[in-house]
Amino acid sequence: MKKLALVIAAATFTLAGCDRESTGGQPPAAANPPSNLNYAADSTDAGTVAKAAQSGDQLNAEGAKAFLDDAQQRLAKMAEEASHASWLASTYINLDSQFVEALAMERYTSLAVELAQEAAKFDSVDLDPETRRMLTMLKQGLVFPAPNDPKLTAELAQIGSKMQGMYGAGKYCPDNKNDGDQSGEEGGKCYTLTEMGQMMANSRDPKLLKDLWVGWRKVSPPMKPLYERQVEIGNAGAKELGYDNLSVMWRSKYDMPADAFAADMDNQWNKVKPLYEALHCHVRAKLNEHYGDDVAPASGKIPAHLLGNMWAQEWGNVYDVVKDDDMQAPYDLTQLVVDSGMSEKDMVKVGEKFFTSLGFKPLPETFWERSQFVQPRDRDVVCHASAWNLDGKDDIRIKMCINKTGEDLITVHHELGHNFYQRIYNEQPFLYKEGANDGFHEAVGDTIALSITPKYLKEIGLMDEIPGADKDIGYLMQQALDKIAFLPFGLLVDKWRWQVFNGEVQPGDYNKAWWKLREEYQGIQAPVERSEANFDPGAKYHIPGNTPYARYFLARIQQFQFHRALCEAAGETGPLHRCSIFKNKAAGEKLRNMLAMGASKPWPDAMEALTGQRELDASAIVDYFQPLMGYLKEQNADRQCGW
Ligand code: X8Z
Ligand code: ZN
Repeated sequence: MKKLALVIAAATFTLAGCDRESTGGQPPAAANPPSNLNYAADSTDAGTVAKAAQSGDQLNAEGAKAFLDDAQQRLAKMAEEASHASWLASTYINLDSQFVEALAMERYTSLAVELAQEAAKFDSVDLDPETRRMLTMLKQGLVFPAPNDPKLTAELAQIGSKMQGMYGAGKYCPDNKNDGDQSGEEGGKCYTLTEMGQMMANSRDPKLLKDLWVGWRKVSPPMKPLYERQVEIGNAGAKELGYDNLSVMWRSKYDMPADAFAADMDNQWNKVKPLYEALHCHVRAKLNEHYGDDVAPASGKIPAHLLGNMWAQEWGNVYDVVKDDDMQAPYDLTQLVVDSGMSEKDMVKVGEKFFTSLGFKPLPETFWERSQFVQPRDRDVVCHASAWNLDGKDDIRIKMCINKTGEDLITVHHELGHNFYQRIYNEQPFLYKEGANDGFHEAVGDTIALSITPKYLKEIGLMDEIPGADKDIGYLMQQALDKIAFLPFGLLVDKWRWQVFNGEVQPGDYNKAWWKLREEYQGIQAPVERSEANFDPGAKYHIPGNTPYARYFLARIQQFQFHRALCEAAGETGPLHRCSIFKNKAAGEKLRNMLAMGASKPWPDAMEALTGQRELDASAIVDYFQPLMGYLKEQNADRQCGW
């Protein structure tokens, strides 16, 4: 029989970013690392570990089932513990909370890696498909595995917590002379990322925008050595689990071979690229009209600080610059939110009401008691929005720093989508308490938000009149600036990470490779020269937070498929962009049935249950924006597009 000490291995689960569960492959709210000596030496757990090893030694179907039962129980218990530590570290950033989180994640990851390695012993055993699926999921659950070395496991855990804390506590203090000094001790004002995000959204002063753009990116150079080391350890961990590297491991979670997944992403991108190119061309021309040649040239790549968002990932905030004089948006969602006088919590109530109108159970009282809706004034927190399930049952929460804007009202729906998904599959076994794939998880709330149409806003009393069809192009433009503009960014973040993980890009070229992708796919460029002294990927939450990003690209495609199917179920026959499924019980039932499957079946089964299709299909997003495409073609007729 195997000695306990030899079984100890380490894994780093990434801070699962936005959908944090005390379940399945991603530890609950938390993120990282692996097992440690303490855990190995812990006498209470030692007995359980020994038991698992025994059941693992019965290499037959019965042994596999017993092993899985035991493994899921132990993971659930430790995941709950890690979730609480992680919640604390994200809502109260300091040395102590990071210490506790790292320790909890170390223990959790260690257990998960150990179990993954045990699971691999059943690789050549003849098993029923259900048992095989669970074992595979157990092996693939890790986002950042560590190799079988307690020291490395602990190091990985500490790196994860530290980077997350650096990002969360990051500020830009314009008056400080030392780059990276965030203390504000020289008496100057320091800006949080939330504040800077608001300024990037609203200011049209190119000098200020450039300053903020450069200023925020001072947060990330100190992360670079940590990131490098994290990749090194994670790759070693992936190898021990039988993958060539982390890139292969990350791409292996989609019920198809890793390379087929990457090819499908490219394939989908090629289908939506004409839409992006047309939008880029029009937006560039409008920015040029507004700012002039010196700031916003009429040809080539668009300077990244002018698009209303810190990362130029969604451009809806520059609608005012992009619209034609005669093109009124049917409404300004931020204005509607402000005029209604609603509080941040009221915004969440609006979101909840949509879900309950579809037949979902109301959120539990504890959600309202334990969530973080607004940025605390007295301490650093990770403001990046996320949705949590801490106990795998009903302890669901969101963590946001809500601003009273249309953008955040949409994000509230996004987060609630995670929570309602988590709650509806909470009867599934531990390993199936996940989305059908991670794109599904990201798509649920967005799908609901596609139903925030003028008709719906009138119904809930936020708008008086439903605007006529002549306003549709304005509405579609607003939507495209967020949905279409995002696509290449959604694709490239993990293209960068895959290259870093597989060694194609070495640390000496991290930033160069990042900008190569940003330029090629998005057609944007840095407003000031960049070098390897910068680490611009680190200034985007999901890099230090270790949250995979391909999921958001998938979700952009999927949410339009879901929306189309739900509108059909609701009997809506008009154009997709005018359809709202609010209060429609037939659509709600269809959605709930699919969500309740969790990850119990390969994702094409879940997709089929809702849409009748077994594949990703970009035709839904193309159809949705078809009227806008006609408009853009006309507008761009005499322009030289491309970059
Ligand atoms: O991270 C998120 C959510 C939480 S899962 C707020 N999103 C991506 C981002 O902000 O970069 C949603 C859209 C893309
Ligand atoms: Zn999300």
